[in-house]
Parts: sequence; C-alpha cells; structure tokens
Amino acid sequence: MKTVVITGITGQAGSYFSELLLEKDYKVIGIQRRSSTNTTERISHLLDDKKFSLVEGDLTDPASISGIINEYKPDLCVNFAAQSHVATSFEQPTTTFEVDTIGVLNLLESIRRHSPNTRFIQSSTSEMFGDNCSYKYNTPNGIIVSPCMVFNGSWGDSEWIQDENTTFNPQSPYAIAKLAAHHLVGLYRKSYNLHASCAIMFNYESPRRGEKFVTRKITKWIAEFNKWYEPYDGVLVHGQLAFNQDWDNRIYGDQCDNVGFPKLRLGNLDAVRDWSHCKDTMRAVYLMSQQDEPDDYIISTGSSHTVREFLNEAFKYGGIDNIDECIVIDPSFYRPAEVEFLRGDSSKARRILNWEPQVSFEELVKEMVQSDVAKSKTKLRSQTISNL
Ligand code: G4F
Repeated sequence: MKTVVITGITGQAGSYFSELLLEKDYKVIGIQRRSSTNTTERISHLLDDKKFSLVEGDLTDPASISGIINEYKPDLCVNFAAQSHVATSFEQPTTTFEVDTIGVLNLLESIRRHSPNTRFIQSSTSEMFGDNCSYKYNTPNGIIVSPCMVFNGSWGDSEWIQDENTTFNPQSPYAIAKLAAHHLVGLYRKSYNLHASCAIMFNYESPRRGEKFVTRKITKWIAEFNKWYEPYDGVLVHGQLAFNQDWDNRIYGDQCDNVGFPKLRLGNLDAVRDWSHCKDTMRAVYLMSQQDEPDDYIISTGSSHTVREFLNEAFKYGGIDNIDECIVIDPSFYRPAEVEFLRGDSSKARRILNWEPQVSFEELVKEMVQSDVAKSKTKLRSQTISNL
C-alpha cells in the first residue's frame, strides 16, 4: 500500500484529496497544526478509516516537518497548507511568507535530505499571473498564443488566457510568496532531480470552501437570508417583528428590503475568475502525481465569470430576485491591488493527463447554494447571521 502525506488536511482541498486517495487505496497521513479548537469538520467522516491518520506538525517548523517526512518516507507528499486568503496577505505579509514560502522550503529540504524518492506536488496558484495574460487566437494553421499582447479592441476570433508560458506578475504578498515557492520547486526538481511538480490551480470551490472567499460568502448569505423568512413559532417571520425579538443592537439602517436582515457586503463585483469544482481540481492533482516525469500544469476550466455573474446565478438558485436591494458595495472589501482577470488554458493538462473538468459553473453554484440551504436548516434561527 502506498503512503501519501498531505499538508492542509483540514481544508477544502485536503479533505477532497484525502477521499480520492483513500479510494485509490493509499494510506493517508494528514499533517494537522495544533489548535485548541476543533478543525476537523471537513474530514470528520474520514477519522474512523483505518487507512487515515493525523499527525501534529507545523510547516513553519523545520524539525517538525523533517521528523514526519523521515518517519513515513511517503511515496507522495502534497502541500495544500497555506495562508490562502489574498486580502489577508496584505494584513499579514510576514506570516504569509513564513507559511507559503518558507513552509515549502522546509518540505523540499526534508524530502531532499530524508526521502528523495518521495514525489512532491505543490499548490501553486493562478494569482501568480497577477495582472498579466496572454492572447490566444485561431489562424488557418492552428492556434497561436502570444505573450503579453496589449488589447487594441479588434482581436476577432480570440480569447485572453493564462497558460504555462504566461509571464508571472503577482499583485499581492500572497501571490509573491506563492511564486517564490513555485520557483523553489522548479529549482529543487532541476538541482536535486526530485519528482517535484506544481499544480497551477485556478479558483476551486465547493460546499467546503472557506466562508471568507467570495463564492461561499454569497451562498452562505443566501441560505441564512432564506432561513430568516421561514415560519417561526408557526408565524411567517417578516421584518421588524423578527428584528425586535432577536436582533437588538444589530445593524438598523442597512437591511435587505427592510426585513431586518443585514445586507450582503461585497467588494469588486467586476473581477473575473475561472471557477472549478474542487473535486475536479483534485483529480488533476492525482493524475499529475502518477506521471513518470514531474512537470507544472495549469488546472482550470477555461471558462470564466465575473463575481457579479456568480452572484446572479446564486441568487437565482436561492430564489431571491431583488439582488440590488440585498447587497452593499463596501470599499473595505476592495484590495490594495486587484487581479481583475483569470482564465486558465489547461490544454496541457487535458492532453497529457487526459483530464477534464466535469462540473459546470451552473452545477457548482447550485450545489453550493443547496448545501448551505441544507446546513442552515439544521441551525436555530438565533444562530444565523454569524460571521456575515
Ligand atoms: O474568493 P476570493 O477571495 O478569491 P481569490 O482572491 O481569487 O483567491 C482564491 O483563488 C486563488 C486562485 O486564483 C487562490 F490562490 C487563493 O488562495 C484563493 O483560493 O476573491 C475572488 C474575487 C476577488 O477579485 C475579490 O476582490 O472576488 C472579489 N470580491 C468581491 N467582494 C471579494 C469580495 N472577495 C472576498 N473574499 N470577499 C468579498 O466580499
């Protein structure tokens, strides 16, 4: 039986990747940071599996990481641990670098010294492209991709994309930290002949997405808003009545359609993202780990949508039609520097890994809304509107 060590085991990616590798009959060792609170919600269904275990460790502590790699000498090590919130990286740049760059260095050094046959996969990110993209156009002789061309308004049959050859131009401490790690992986692959690869993953989402990311923030708000309308003590709750009962000292002047529920506060709705389902992305990571040669791959759907389009689609599934009355554009959610456009060309992964995403944008949004609606039904009304 093969062994995989997974960092970031308690996160969205760690949980789906664990499920997949257990199915593939791997023994899964998850590295979990010490915490006084329970962080295993996403993996609680795996805890009784005999092939699954957790070990305590911290990526920023070289002794802890090298001890684990030395003990297990895994066939595969996949790094999903990160300070992954872009906006937070502007507030906590040093922590971001410690985890997202030094943490990766600690893993690479541990593998090099103690287990050089371990295959390694790093979660790189589309954020590394920042504000740069390439231009892909069809000619009678095939598809041409030109790097860094400036749009002049007349491209015809064309599209803007990022692929493995697009120049990186990161726009946040997070993206710069990830780019440094990306280069370290390439360097260790070349210098020490390690089987080390980077999955350049575009945004991946699911019902397990963290609640601070825009997709989940929207779907959770919809679920809690709908919950607010549910019958309460036999009476349909509507407006001030509920507000007076439950929400003393809550926001008064900023309610959705005057029903006593805080509006959804968002930042830049024009940003464009290439959103895939996390399960699809994890399948690609697995396929990368099975290749004879290590390499870097873009993992993306190739189609992109604005945050506003996500919002519209989610509200549609949530059955709410007065979007404009329900949201507030809040400047505090704008970033000091923004990545406006991400759309990945994953042709290489499709060709070499024989991979393609299976879940459409519409199916993804629907699943996230439905999941949050189902979760909100299990909560008491007084527990809603938490962390909005
Ligand atoms: O959901 P987001 O916070 O994700 P972002 O910044 O694209 O980063 C995610 O994807 C990256 C891959 O491309 C990962 F590397 C990274 O770790 C993370 O998983 O924001 C998406 C967009 C941004 O343009 C943001 O400015 O939504 C915009 N946005 C608008 N209002 C908001 C909000 N983002 C958040 N988090 N919260 C808002 O209220």
